[in-house]
Amino acid sequence: MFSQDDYQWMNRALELARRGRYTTAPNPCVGAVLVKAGVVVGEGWHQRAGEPHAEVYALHAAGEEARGATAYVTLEPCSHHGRTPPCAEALIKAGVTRVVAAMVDPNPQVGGRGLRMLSEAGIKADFGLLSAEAEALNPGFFKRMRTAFPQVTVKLGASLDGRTAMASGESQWITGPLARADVQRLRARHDAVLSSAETVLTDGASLNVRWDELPPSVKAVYPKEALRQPLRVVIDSQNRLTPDLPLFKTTGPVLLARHKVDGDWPEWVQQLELPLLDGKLDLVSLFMLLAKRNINSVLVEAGPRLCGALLGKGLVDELVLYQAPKLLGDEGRGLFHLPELTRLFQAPKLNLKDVRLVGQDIRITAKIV
Ligand code: AOF
Ligand code: ZN
Repeated sequence: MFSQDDYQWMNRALELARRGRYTTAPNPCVGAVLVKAGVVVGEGWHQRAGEPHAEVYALHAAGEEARGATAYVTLEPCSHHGRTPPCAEALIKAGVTRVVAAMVDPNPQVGGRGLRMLSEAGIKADFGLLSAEAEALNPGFFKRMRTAFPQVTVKLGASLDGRTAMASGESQWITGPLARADVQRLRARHDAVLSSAETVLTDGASLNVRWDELPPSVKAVYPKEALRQPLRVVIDSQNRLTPDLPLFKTTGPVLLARHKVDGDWPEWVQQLELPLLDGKLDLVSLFMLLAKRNINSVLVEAGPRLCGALLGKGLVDELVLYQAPKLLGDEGRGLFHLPELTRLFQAPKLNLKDVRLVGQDIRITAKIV
């Protein structure tokens, strides 16, 4: 059904979409290419929520040349009046004769209506070209649209023998500087970073993105002026955090998840009251509320207790583990506290997606099955 040219142009649209990776949240990144008689007449990508969609930039660039062109888009053109008017309508008005979408938009406000509007207007509308690549562009947005939960990635640093700290708790620094820069990249790619009061108190963690510390490849596509800080969410069930901690001396919004709100905080520190479940803050409610606040993706940077609790509740999608070429011995601390795990058949299983060297450390990316 799709020609070699179709593949080529959709690959170009995917490439354009990736340029929005650090800036479009809570919107998905989307790329669009308009092609007429084998020549590109317009290109565009979505840059920021509230600003025009990819198709609008491409149509603007093409002007009158859009008439009779084929549009390649990495996501179904929208059909709804959101912050911007529907792209399906704009494509119809411009006289495009064929639209190829990599996938249907799982946003319930769209969900196939964009493609139907196009067909009804006599435009040939195809979808499903390079859909796996398009899916991989926006895992958080798609998960939130389909499940009303954010995509959750747990990041961990450990020794080669899988220890995250000495028995004393000493853990700075196990991994090397390039792995730490890569963690900055991960933070920049997520809408929220989740941690616990324990980690914030003992590590003095600031959990923000420091542009200067990003890897050069990220800086090249993400200018300092465009830097956005992820929402720092800290589980503080016993109200142990105080405004004098390093976390509150760094820029970026904070959300304190507590059982009872209290204290005087600056306006960029919000508090969220959560119910208790077996004496612990209810993490399922937390994630549902984060999704309601348009958080697509959460990066967890925490100790074995919070990581274990999240894993045990089936709330984790992915794991990014950095392993340094060091041995900390069997008295060192493990990565996940899983007291209910007693038999091998119960062990959580993972699918490895990627394994590579980052400096002298190994980076393992794995999906929880
Ligand atoms: C498109 N092209 O480039 C993007 C789309 O609030 P709005 O108006 O920006 O609408 C956001 C929704 O539009 C978003 O949730 C998603 O369903 C779709 N994104 N659609 O046709 C684009 N970024
Ligand atoms: Zn649109």
